[in-house]
Amino acid sequence: MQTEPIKPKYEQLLRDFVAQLRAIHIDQLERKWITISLLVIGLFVGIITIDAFFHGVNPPSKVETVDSASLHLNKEFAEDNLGVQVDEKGAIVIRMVAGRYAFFPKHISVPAETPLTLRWVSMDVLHGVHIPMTNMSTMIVPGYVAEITTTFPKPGEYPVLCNEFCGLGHNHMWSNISVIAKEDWTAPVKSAVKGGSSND
Ligand SMILES: [Cu+2]
Repeated sequence: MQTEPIKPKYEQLLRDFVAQLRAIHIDQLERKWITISLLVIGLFVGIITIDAFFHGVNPPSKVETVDSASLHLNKEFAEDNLGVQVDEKGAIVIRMVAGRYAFFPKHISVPAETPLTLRWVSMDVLHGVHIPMTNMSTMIVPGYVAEITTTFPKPGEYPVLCNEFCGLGHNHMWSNISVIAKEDWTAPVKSAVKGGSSND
C-alpha cells in the first residue's frame, strides 16, 4: 500500500534534480575543466585502489595494535627483544621503540642488500622515523605497530631521525644504523643466546 507511491515519488525527485542541473548554465570551458578534474580524481582513486588490492600497499600500521603503556611487559617489545633478530627461517626482524627523546636501541648493525622488516612502536607520544636516502619514513602512532620492509642498497652509516614534533627534545631524537656489507655481517650473538635460553 505504502510501497507503491514511494517509488514514483523518488523518481519525481530525481527527475526534478536532473532538470535543475540541466537548467544551470555551465560555460563550455568550465564544463571542460570539470570533466578534467573528475578524470584526474578518478585516476588517483584508481591508482590507490590498484596499489591497495594488487600490490599490497597499505598504511604502515596495518591496524596492528599494542599497549604503549606496558611495552616493557609486552613479549615482543620487552627490552631484551629489541634490536636485530634473525628468525628460524633466516628473516631479519628489527624491533625498535621510540620514546621521548630517543630510539631504542641507540645503535644497530644490519647487512646491506638484504630484506629487513622493521617494527616500530612508541612508548609515549606520536613520533616519526625517517632514514635519509632510503624509503624509510613512517609515523609511529602510540597504540599501533608500524611495520616497514626495506633493503639498504649500500653499506654506510645511516642516521635515524624523528620527523614528528614530539616535545622540547625533539631535535635531539635520533639514533644510528650501521649498514655492513652482506658478507661481513654476522647475526648478533644476543639472538642466538636468546633463542637457546628462551625455549620453554
Ligand atoms: Cu620524536
